[in-house]
Amino acid sequence: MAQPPRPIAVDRPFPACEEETDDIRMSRATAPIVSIMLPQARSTASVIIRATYILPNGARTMPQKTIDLRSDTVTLPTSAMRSAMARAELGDDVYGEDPTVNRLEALAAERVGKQAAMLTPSGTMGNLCALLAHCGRGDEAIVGDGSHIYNYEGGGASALGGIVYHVLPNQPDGTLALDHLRAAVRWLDDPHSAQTRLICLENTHNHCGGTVLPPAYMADVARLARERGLAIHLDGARLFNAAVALGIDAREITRHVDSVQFCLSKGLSAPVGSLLCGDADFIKRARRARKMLGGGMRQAGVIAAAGIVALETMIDRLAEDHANARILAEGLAGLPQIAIDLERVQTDIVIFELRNGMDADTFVHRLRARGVLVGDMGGERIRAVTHYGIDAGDIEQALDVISSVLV
Ligand code: TLP
Repeated sequence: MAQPPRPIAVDRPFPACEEETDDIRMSRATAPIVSIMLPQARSTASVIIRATYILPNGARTMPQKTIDLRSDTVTLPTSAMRSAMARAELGDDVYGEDPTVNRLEALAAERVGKQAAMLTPSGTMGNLCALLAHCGRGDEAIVGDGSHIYNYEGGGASALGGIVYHVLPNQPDGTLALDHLRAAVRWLDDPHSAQTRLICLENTHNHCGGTVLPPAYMADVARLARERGLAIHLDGARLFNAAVALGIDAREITRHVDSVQFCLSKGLSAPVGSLLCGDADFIKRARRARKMLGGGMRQAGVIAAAGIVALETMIDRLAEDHANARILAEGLAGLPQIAIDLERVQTDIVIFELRNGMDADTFVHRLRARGVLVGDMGGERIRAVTHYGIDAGDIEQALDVISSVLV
């Protein structure tokens, strides 16, 4: 039986809190963590070590890097973000006095062409604040059956806001069909019905495989919404992936919606945070909702500082993630045990299905044992997401591991 590799030497220890280069950051993400006893402090402290292993055949090797493709949420802040966080000028943001938060909110509003913006701890809270600001109790919000708002946000708008979800089927490309939308909107003067107030779109569309909703489609929905007196909220958790994929300014997308939420903590690599953007009155209402939800964050400039670096330096590089997702998708398409729709791979998300009778759970566990992490979407469906910290070599390695577990 094969012997597990045994650690024999420690190259160089890194104290856990000093400023990091990207090299150290990657090592920290993948190297073993050990606890040591500090002689004077009489307590333990974690340090990261780089161990060399001897394989059973006598060869020496470094531990393999874990290739984590579960989500772009696993990205770690860059060293530029960490130093900006350490230097950030701070104040109490609930009083509106954190200069770094104020700078981030102004920058975010400008990037999406809206009057105002508000920092939230998560995309989920950003979307919830938007729904609470657009709708009252008993009002109706139209959502896709594959949308994040409907599936993965704990039913918050309904549980906390008394808002009724009117669910329409997402088309495979992530859109809501215009004729479905037209038929779904209720007439405001009918006392029988909840009043339709809001249409929620998602761009890129996560569950549909990171698909991009084209601006022309968004314009059609905006026209329909205007005719029927409705607002549109865009869950743009990956808005900048859509803009980069289309090769356009994000404002070309967001000009068709009343409000937009985008995440700093996904492909843009910041550790925490999302921005909700809209007109000044809307953001005023959203601030009330955020406070009610416990999302007023005091010296949140430490988070905002990383967000500013994200918006200023991390958008264009999303193209690399898209290119790596394409390499992955094309490699998978060459494996007979896998079904994948290459047309749906437009950004950083790759969704595929197993066609060899293996269930997703078994596949995910086999890959994990070989150092590759992917997401189980139920049944035979798998999701892999590329991001900062994953390069083309990692994708080639992941493909080798995937083909080895399928045989
Ligand atoms: N998506 C996460 C999971 O929750 C599924 C992921 O790994 O993709 N809108 C969209 C479209 C999202 O994909 C997500 C997160 C959110 C909103 C929520 O953002 P957070 O996690 O910051 O609350």
